[in-house]
Amino acid sequence: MSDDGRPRLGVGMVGHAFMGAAHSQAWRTAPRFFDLPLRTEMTAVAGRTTESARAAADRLGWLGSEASWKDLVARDDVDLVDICTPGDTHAEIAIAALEAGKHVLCEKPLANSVAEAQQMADAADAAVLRGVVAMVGFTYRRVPAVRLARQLVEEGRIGTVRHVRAQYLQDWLTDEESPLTWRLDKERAGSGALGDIGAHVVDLAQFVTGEQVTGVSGMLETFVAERPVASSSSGASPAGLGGVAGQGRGPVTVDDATAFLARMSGGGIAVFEATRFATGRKNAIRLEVDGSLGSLSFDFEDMNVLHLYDAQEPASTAGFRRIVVTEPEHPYVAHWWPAGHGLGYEHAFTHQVVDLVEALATGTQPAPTFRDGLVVQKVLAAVEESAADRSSWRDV
Ligand code: SOE
Repeated sequence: MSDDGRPRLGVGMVGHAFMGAAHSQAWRTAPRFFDLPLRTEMTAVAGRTTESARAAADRLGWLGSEASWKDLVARDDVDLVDICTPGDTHAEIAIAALEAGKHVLCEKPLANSVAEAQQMADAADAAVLRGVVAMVGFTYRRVPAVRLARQLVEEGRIGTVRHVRAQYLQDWLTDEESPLTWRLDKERAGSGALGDIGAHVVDLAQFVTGEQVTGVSGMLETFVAERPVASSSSGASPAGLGGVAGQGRGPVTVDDATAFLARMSGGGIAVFEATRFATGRKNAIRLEVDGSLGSLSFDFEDMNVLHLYDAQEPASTAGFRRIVVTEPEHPYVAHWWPAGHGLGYEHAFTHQVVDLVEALATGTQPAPTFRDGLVVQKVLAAVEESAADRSSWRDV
């Protein structure tokens, strides 16, 4: 127990680049805007060296630092491990943390392969029996407009889902001299646009519709096969995702873009696209769902807005309605600014922390689970298999 009567939750974070900064912001902000049932403490952050971890702790607001994730996981004052590292490390850290009795929040995609994701989901299932929970960070589920879309589908407002169009469009690799950061390295990232951003739209499509992708046929493309090696990895630095070019050149070992067709479990059909080459599109996560009674449309580049078409309205006045999702009646919004003032990218990370802490306090399983992460991983693998032989359908 802490002084104010609320139980304490010691948080340890592994990794402190872009995602580490986003998660730190969330841990700092959540207790200031939401009445959390636990007293969260930003206990320590782990990095690769004593110096980098210490500097990250100072910059991001952590009380302590560790030069190894193993030391972080071993600490008695850490109850939850927040994993913000590249995908090749997720399985080892998450499984060790769960076995040590720590709750886990793990960045997406859950892992770099179905086999790893399976082991993680199994470890999470075993941990639940000991009262320890795991969650994967598909953060965009917690954008208020996306949450509202889910509610409208659940309430039956658009009827039976017939079509899903899901795109994640970025353009930070259009410059052919942009260097080889870890996101372009299969060993570290698992895949390229497919796993990094395609995973988000697979999760969003499944979350909003409440259905699952049951089969896919897809393609992958690498437009720029070779790039300058990076002198520093990507991070929350001014260099941003692109990093800084160093000496020499090396091969790109992941996809730059993917497109795939899919079937949904409710009988509808879906079209997915994920690319880092959509010139002019910065972080356009677009989701359209057409149902028998209406349609929904969302674009993260206008993230406080959801469009709803209600086919039951009189034909003379029916049309897509632009709902500005900034009212206290909307999911999460009442905790922030006066009506109408809008939220940004970082708020969804704060909502993620809030939902996780509330689940921990009530002893319920937070979502998305590692098993949900595994389901997405299976979709990604099926797209890769289908793309590899250029003409096939793969059931998930
Ligand atoms: C880079 O494509 C990236 O940072 C992803 O890794 C994140 O998951 C996404 O939220 C923003 O873009």
